[in-house]
Amino acid sequence: MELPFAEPYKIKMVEQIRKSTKDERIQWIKEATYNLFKLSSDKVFIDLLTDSGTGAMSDKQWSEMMLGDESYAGASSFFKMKNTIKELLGFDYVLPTHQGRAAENVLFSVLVKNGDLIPGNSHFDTTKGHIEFRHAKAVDCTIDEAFNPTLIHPFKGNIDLNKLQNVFENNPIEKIPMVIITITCNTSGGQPVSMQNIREVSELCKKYGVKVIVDSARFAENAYFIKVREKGYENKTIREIVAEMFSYADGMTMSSKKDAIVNMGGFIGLRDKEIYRQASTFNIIYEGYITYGGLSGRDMNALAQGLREGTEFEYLESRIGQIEYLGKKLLDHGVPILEPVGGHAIFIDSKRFLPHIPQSEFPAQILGVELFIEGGVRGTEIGTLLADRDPVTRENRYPKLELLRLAIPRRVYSRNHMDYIAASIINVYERRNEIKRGLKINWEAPIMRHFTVELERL
Ligand code: P71
Repeated sequence: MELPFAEPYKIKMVEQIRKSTKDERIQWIKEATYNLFKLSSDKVFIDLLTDSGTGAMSDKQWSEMMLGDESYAGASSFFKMKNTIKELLGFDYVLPTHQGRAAENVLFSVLVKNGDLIPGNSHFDTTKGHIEFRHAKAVDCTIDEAFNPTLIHPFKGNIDLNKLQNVFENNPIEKIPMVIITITCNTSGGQPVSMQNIREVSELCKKYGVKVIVDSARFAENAYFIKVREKGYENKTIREIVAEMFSYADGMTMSSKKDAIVNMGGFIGLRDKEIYRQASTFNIIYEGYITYGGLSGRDMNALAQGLREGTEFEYLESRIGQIEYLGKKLLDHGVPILEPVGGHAIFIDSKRFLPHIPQSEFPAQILGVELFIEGGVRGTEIGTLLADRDPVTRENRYPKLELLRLAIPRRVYSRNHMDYIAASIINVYERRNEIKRGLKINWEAPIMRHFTVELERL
């Protein structure tokens, strides 16, 4: 008999989660004005709101917490983190920040000016936010294949080189300080970028004198996909692939809450001393001194250890295998999801799940509400609510994809939980025709409305 797959870790500490009744959940979600962000977490049985900061640290990471050096300047914990980043990712200059968007804030304070254009592959919301806040524009150059939810393509996060070259050719090049490559591309479904694409983007950028900055939140998951999908990399280690990926970049921003498997933290990695010097000033203003940047010494220790564990093949195989397992179960039951499944989440395609509900009634949000009622499973809408209104016309923006994201925290849930999640979704799918209408907005904030919006059933 072939030995079945089993997780490469065992459990030393458990955290209780509570089941509830359907009637309770109907009441709770109504009280939360049909906004999943407004549910207190004790009402959620399986929480798939995000994979960010929700992972389980290892015994080694917890041990590192005890060894943290809390000196204000020059703590040994900083050097442990900096040396690990140099060893694994190759950057000489490192600035710690409290999380990923803080790294963006500090670096963009140096690199982004009013009127600039920043091409990339479907920039993440906070990245776009920090660009637009500086009156610059994020230009999406993702390959067209990414927007077809059923098309199988190994690297749907890739940048279209023709689109990128067009941006370079048709704009003053001094208005384009950098290209941002997001690995994996969260916005297009946790889809990876190939090594070939990273290399070719970097070559094109060199030709035009444009910097390459990698938004690296899920860099290790990206390296895993390169190993298993890209020719020539099957025999390389994850760390060899990681080193090559970053060798094409001038700098990086990192949300350590993902692939460094910590609950809070981030950093910037740079090659250029002058940019590092300028960024240091902003780091001191916004984050803290340059050797802690909003993190405790113990946090930096755990982060360094997390980078090592996050770049181990066995761990990545088990993590991404869990998502593939859930995806396959759903596909076997005909549930429409984004394919191929990405590295950190399943994205349910609400346009095909609830084709009778128009985008103006927030189909992905009502699907999230129904899934919570069904099994106490919490996902997050990536659709019309998140897309927000056009800043000028104030009309709803209707995105091409209307998705419910189920992000899987790292090392937290078991295969039984995956089966439970799948059954909850399949049950909703079987009664999809009973879901006749969506939701309407009763109140919304002028910007980033999805966090606080108040909704009502139609
Ligand atoms: C995710 C998040 C975190 C999040 C954001 C907004 C609402 C709910 C949860 C954060 C990312 C990311 C990429 C590619 C930068 C950040 C910001 N993602 N780049 O997917 O995915 O990092 O959260 O540490 O500030 O749930 P930060």
